[in-house]
Amino acid sequence: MKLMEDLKWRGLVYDMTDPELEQVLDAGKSVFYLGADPTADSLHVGHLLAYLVAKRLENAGHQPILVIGGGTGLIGDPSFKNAERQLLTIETSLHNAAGIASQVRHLLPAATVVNNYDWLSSLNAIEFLRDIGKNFNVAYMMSKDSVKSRIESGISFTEFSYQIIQAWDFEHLFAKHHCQIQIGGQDQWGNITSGLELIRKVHGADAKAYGFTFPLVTKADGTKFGKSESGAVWLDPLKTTPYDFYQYWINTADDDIVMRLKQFTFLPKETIEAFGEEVKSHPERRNAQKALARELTVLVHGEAAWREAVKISEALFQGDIETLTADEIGLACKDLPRFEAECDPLLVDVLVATGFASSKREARDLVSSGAVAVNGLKATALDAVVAKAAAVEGRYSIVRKGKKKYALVSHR
Ligand code: 383
Repeated sequence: MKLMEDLKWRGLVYDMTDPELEQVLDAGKSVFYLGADPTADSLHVGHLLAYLVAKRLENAGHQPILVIGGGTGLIGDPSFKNAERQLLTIETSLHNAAGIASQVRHLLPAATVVNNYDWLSSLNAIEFLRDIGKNFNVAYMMSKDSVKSRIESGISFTEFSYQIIQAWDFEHLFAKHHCQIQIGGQDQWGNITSGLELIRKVHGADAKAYGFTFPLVTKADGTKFGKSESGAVWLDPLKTTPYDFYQYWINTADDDIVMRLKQFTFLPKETIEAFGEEVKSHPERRNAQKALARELTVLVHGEAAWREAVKISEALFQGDIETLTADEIGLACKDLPRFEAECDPLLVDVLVATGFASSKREARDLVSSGAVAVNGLKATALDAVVAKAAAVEGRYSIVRKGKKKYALVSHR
């Protein structure tokens, strides 16, 4: 399948500045760029789609330049933001830029990675106003959605000027690296077209440059994509564990899964369509979700992390968490009721403290009826304790009520 046809089939085309770009994209061989601002020291799954689109262009023969916005991050992009941003310090911007640079290098190892701080930081006020500012009409700048929507509520001159700075990046890359295409999410349309405006002013109306945007990722139930109960889903394993990352994708709704496979994987059309059928006939298998979670966890965290995530998930599902190592239990049981034990607590006390029983009496009834197991072994004695000596690596004991209700006892 040709690149354009594939991008359309995957629902990745939101807008293009020129219909001619279809042929340019299908021909391969162009230089294109994608930028990200270092608002945090890690990318999150919302950014991932953009880098996967870049990878699709790269796979079709185009050459990617990935811009890390160490400079633009100091200004603050008003696009799709309803309030002024807090300014980042130079230290934070450059620190975050380094974190993001290493992540994008991992995602696209063959790409050229540049930091716009390198050229933006030496621009002085007189050059900025005479050489760049003179090319922009204020009415044009004010017509951008990013600015228009903020005129009433307030926008600083700093954020108002952001589009000119991103425009200058495009012109800089066009002139220095023959970069003719900028890609970005639909929120970037205004900034990308400002760049084209500048390129035409500086290099003449015939200069060939294009913009391409992909749609925002949406969810069928209307909630925000990329957020879990504990906040954003990050690519940095220290911010979001590979297990939680895997879980995020596994939990994709049946209504969204086919779209997500199209957008976020390189699986071919036939495979995705077959998963689409399977979701309808056997939704309980969750094979489509498993495939999505596998593709993305392997891409971002590697094969071993994916295997571990699967092992933990299966143990939780089949009810044999007891087979996990203490570290794996720590990951798997993060969201379970937890009991911090001084020594060997009485099982009935644990049942009450974790909310598995509302009273000691109810706890005793549960135990004597055989509904409770400690580390996989049924505990029926009313004076049973959760013994540190029997805990996994002396650290964790798993208390199970019925088939699937777990609590974690963490021994000191
Ligand atoms: C900076 C300098 C450039 C070109 C682009 C930029 C960054 C751009 C921006 N992008 C978003 C970000 O960094 O703010 N001004 O959070 C997001 N992108 C990509 C994609 C997206 C956009 O990084 O739609 C989602 O991920 O374009 O919101 O010369």
